[in-house]
Amino acid sequence: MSEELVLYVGEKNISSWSMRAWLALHAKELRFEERTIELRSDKDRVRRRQVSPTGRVPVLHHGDLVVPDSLAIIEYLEEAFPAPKHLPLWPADRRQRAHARWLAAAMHSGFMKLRESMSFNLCFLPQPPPATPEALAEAGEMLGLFETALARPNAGGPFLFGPFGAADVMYAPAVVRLTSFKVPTAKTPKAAAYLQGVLAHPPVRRWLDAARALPPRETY
Ligand SMILES: N[C@@H](CCC(=O)N[C@@H](CS)C(=O)NCC(=O)O)C(=O)O
Repeated sequence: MSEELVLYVGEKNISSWSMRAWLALHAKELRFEERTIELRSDKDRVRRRQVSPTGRVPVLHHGDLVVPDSLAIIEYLEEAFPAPKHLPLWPADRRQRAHARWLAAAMHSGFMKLRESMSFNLCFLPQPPPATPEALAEAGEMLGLFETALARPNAGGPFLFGPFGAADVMYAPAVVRLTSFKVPTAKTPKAAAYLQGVLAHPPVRRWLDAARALPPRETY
């Protein structure tokens, strides 16, 4: 598989879905070219539609294959660059894999109130606005999911299923939201430690450092 991997992303302080695909490529330790299409200057999606059939980012190009969705990118990378030659994104154990997959799917299709109220771009403001009660309720639910996963008898940590994998990739932008909006974590101590572990993970830090270097955006 010698074709070049190209990932189109949005601005690092806006595009949380782009962050996921970018982290997945890093978790696999794959070389790729990153190309940014600014969402703010492509409101009509004209530039995105030239490279992405959904007009959205992230979109991965690999040779003539085009994959325009974060979770589909994760699945493609896992199949195209499988373990043991490459690092795995999903746990080897089938039961753990099922757990990791439903957590990833829950993030991909849910937590709408949290996503709306604790928008990713707001995380980079000096003082994010207060979150709605509905968003805080979903944040509590998310912390509960982390706590349960991390309290499994076979949980080795430091991440949800051991090494930084697909479930962590999917939740990393949400971790940024929970911490930026200072969601209380006293009742979920394992989840609290997990949030700090994700923020300290080197590729997460690299993305966030780049995001903080951009002008903060209240809207986009
Ligand atoms: N389900 C998609 C969502 C992608 C998505 O909504 N991307 C945003 C940027 S973070 C986007 O391109 N939004 C612009 C728009 O919808 O016009 C995924 O998982 O990648």
